[in-house]
Amino acid sequence: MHPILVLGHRNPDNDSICSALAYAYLKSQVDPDQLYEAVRLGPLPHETRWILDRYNIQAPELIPHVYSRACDVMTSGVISIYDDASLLDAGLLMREKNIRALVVTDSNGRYRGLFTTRMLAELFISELESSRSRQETLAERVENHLDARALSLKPDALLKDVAGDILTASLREAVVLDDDSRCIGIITRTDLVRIPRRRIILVDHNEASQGALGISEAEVLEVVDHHRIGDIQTAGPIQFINLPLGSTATIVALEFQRHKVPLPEHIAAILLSAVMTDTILLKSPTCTPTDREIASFLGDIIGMDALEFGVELFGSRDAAHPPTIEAITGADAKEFEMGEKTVLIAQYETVSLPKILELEEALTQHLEQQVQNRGYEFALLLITDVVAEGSELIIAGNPRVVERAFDVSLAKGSAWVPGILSRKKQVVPKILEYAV
Ligand SMILES: [Mn+2]
Repeated sequence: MHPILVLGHRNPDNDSICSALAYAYLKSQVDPDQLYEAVRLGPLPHETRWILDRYNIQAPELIPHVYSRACDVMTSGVISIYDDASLLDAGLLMREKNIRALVVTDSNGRYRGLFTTRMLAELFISELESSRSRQETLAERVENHLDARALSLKPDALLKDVAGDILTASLREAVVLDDDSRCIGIITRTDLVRIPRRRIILVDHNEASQGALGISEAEVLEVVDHHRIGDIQTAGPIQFINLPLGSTATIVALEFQRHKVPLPEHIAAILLSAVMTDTILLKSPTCTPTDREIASFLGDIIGMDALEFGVELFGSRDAAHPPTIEAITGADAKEFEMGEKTVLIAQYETVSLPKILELEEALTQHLEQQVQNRGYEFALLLITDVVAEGSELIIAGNPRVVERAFDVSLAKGSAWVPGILSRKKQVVPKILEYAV
C-alpha cells in the first residue's frame, strides 16, 4: 500500500514540518486503514532539528517531487526462476502462478531477462520445422531462450518520462530494477491505461508554486492551512480547513481536540514549538486568543510554561553557528504572483539584528543574483528583530511597490520598518494591494 503523504511547503519552516508530523500521526489514529507519512521538501530549520532531537523524533523523509513513478504503478512480488532451470520448469511455474512472464535471474538473484508464454509458444511452433522433439525442447535451459531486450527502469523513474518508451518498446513488459540489479517489479502496457496519482495532504500551504514539484499531477486529499487561499484545484470536494490563526500547528491541535485523540507528549511538544515560531513567541499580529489558549494547553501536556519553552527554542536557533547568506535569504523564501510578475519575499527572524546586518552587502548581492537568475520583479528580505519588534527590509530589483506600500525610501537598498513582524499579515497583502 502506498502511503498518503502529508507535506508542508518548499523551504519548509518549523510549522510546515511539525504540523506535517503531527497531522500524519492524527490521521493514522483516526483512519488506521491507511498509511500516512509526513515528508518534507527541503532542509530542516535549526529549531526543528533541536526539537526533534530533544524528543527523539525521526525527521520526515526529504522528497524531490510528487510525480508518479515506476514503483507507483509496477506489479511487485515478481515470480522469478534461475537461468539454469529447464523450459519445462519455467512452463510449469507460469501455469501454476497463472502468469505470462517470468523474471530470469542468475544464481545471485540478479536480473538477466524475461521468459514468457509467447516465447514458449514460438519454440513449439519452430519444432514443427525441425526434427527436435517436444521433450528435447523442454529440457533446454531457460538462459538459452530468455529475452534481455525488456526496457529496464529505476523504481523512481518518472512515468511521464518513460511511458512513451514503454508503449513503443518491442516487449510489452518493462522491468523495474533496484540498485543491485534485482527485479522488484514489472510494468505492462495495461498498467499505463490509468496512471495512479500520488495521494497527498497539504499542510501550511495551498498554492501550487509553494508546493512540491508535480503537485498538479497529484491527488490532493486534504488541506490544513492558515494562509490566503491560493490556486490548488481538485477534481472533487475535499476537506479544506483554512483558519486565520497564528500557525497551522494550532489548527492541527484543534483537530486533535475535535477528534478526541489524546496528544502524546512528543507531539504536543513539536506542535507547541511550531505555534511559538510561527507567532514569534505569541507576539506577531497573526497571533489570536485561540493560539494563546492552544499554547497553554500544549504547555500543560509537556509540563512547561509555553513562553519559557518558546524562549528556549529561539535560543537554540541563535546558538547555532553564524548563519550563512543562503540560510538567511533562503530558509524561508516564498514566491508570490503579483499580477503578471513574480516576486520573492524571504524572512529571517533573529534576536541579534546588528550581527546579521554586518552581512548586508553580501545579502544584497545574493538577492540581486536571484532577481537576475529567476526574473523576479523584486526580491525582498525581511530581517525581523523579535526583540525590537520590527523588520529591516533589504531589496533587489524594482523597489517601487514596496516603497509605496510601506512609505519608505529604499534608495539605499534597505530600510527599517518598526512593527513589522508578519510577512503573511503585514507584508504580502500590502504589497499585493499596492501592486495594482
Ligand atoms: Mn505556518
